[in-house]
Amino acid sequence: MKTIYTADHNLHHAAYELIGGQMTPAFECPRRAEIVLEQVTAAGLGPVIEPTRMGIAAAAKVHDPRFIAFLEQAWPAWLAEHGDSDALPMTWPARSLRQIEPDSIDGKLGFYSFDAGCALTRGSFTAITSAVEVALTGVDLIAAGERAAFSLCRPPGHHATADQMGGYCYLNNAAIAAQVLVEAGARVAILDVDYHHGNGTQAIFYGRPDVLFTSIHGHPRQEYPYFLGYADEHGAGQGEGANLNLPLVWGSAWDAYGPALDAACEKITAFGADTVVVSLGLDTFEEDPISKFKLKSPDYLRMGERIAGLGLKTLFIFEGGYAVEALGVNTANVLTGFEGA
Ligand code: OKP
Ligand code: ZN
Repeated sequence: MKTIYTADHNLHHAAYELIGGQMTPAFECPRRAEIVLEQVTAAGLGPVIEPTRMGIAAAAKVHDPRFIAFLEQAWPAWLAEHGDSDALPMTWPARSLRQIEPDSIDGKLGFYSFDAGCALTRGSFTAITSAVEVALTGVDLIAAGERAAFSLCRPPGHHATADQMGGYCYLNNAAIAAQVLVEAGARVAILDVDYHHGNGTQAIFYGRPDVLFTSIHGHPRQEYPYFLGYADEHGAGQGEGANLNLPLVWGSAWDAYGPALDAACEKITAFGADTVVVSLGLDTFEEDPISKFKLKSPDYLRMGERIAGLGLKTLFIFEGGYAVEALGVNTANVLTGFEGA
């Protein structure tokens, strides 16, 4: 299959993130995409192509246009107020506070985010834009008849909601791709295998019957994003039944993960999907520095095989994964397992 990649992702590089009370070098770093590119190439998976520069008008199909405008305008406002340091939110309109967008850039950063894991830097918006274009170029390949494509998006997207960034995510690459596929006539299921619950993707489609969201992730009682991802979230209103969460506890290995993946795949088949968008996070790996599942490198071959067993058009969208040395091999294993099955 083809991989879609652009070096523009390098323009987004947060210096630090706050973890356990310490400013720590950011886990979501440019090297992640570079090592995946290297290993996808080494595995001989297929051509690497540049994204089509179609812009991000399609992002407004699932995001609030005011949020998109904020992302575009935040850096100059931050630079004028604070100078050339990473823009980070510190105050949120939490319970008991009013939901009114302030004029202040610090206020806006809180208004349009749900955590402090989403620094904006000088080149971030260009990279965010390029990631959406990488995802949408994958959509174009599927629409043109390819069985599968790998959109090597960075920054990731699955935590981003209609109007909030968070968890290293700004615009929701997978949700935008899914929506464009739906509008092209596809019946779309999303399979989110990132270690963290894809709260943004779930929220975007929660009230809709036409897109199925399935996710296997660390249990929200134990794990980020803490406030969504429980098994009793089935969808709302018309969307009732079109959401499936399969939370697993810390320490889960393939013996627990494989059956959860089977359950997600069975749901996707029962939904009657003809296209699956895979939010491909590799932070389920046993050596991931911020995660607590125990998948091993060969398990990712099995993951790819099981996804191929769906027999659907498949768009892989890159999400998380922070054990940088093994990240490329693990990603290539999913795609190789898929192609070989
Ligand atoms: C983004 B993606 C760890 C703190 C976690 C944010 C994690 C975002 C993950 N104790 N902070 O889903 O890989
Ligand atoms: Zn993750």
